[in-house]
Amino acid sequence: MAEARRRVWVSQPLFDDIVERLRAHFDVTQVDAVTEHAPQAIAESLRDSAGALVTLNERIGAAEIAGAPQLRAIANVGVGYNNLDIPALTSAGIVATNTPDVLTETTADFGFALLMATARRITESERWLREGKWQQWSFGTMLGADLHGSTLGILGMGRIGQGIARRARGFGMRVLYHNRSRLPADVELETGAAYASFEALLAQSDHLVLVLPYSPQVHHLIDAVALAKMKPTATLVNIARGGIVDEAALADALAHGRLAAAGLDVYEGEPTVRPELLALRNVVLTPHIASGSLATRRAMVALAVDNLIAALGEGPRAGDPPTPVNPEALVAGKTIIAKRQGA
Ligand code: 8YV
Repeated sequence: MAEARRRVWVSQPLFDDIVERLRAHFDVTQVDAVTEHAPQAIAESLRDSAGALVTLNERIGAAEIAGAPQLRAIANVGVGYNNLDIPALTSAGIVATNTPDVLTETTADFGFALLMATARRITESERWLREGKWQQWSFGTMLGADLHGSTLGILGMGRIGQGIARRARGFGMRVLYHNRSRLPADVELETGAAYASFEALLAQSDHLVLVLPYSPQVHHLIDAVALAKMKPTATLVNIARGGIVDEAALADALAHGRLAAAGLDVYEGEPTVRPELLALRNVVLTPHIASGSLATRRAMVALAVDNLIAALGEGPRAGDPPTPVNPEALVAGKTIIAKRQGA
């Protein structure tokens, strides 16, 4: 008698033609409308699953996997994976994967777009024009800050941070960065970025872009104290994760002229945006779309599907997913696959 096919859960509508590839190997249960899953509903969906394809909206930790003994792999569609409790997954022998590289350039493009929109007051001036406030051309309308000739600070110098540094070079900016570890000299040379301490980065940046991964250690790293160290003429752009910035302190600094402007793509309580931010004219707000070009979103889903198939021991890369987050869990996974195959 044929062995029952293993079940895989797909938590959101993604690209059907790409998700389809999972069906060659598994029974796929795909959610067909954008859904905010309660923790209990996630646990229920994982209960009989061998794998799951999820997005940043699904928070998965010890409680959600406790009743899912067959669960072996979770493929996150995104490079950031702070929605997953990696130590809990690893100790349960569950491989987690993410989608680095495929979104680097698109996200760096967007970081730069948000920086330009913020510095040159693009959305603020468009709103003003649409509201019929442009009655007469005036020399002093919507004066902004230059990018060329200014100092760009990049906090978090991974792949996306480096992509932003390369773009900044083309714009004639001086680039400083701060990172957990200093980059090799050849990368500093190629990106044209100079290492600075966190304090120097805050003090010297005319524009500061946040691109570091979220972890509890960096929660509210940019708080009232950090903001007070920035130039009052500076702009701040966040394309990383909302929790890195203390939004109440940011809104206060923006409202009282202690910071010129901010561009935010991510929020502490997204999709809810703090009313104080919504009320400010000097903040550009976008709905977490930095990786959102069609081609890149498709590439992210394709990589997540490849990861899931391989992590569950199927396809041409069986047992060797392209981008695992916790490869140590693969060893446990392989043992389990071998046992299932009667080896
Ligand atoms: C995604 C992101 O839209 O990759 C990330 O870390 O924040 C975004 O690119 C998101 O993760 C989708 O799940």
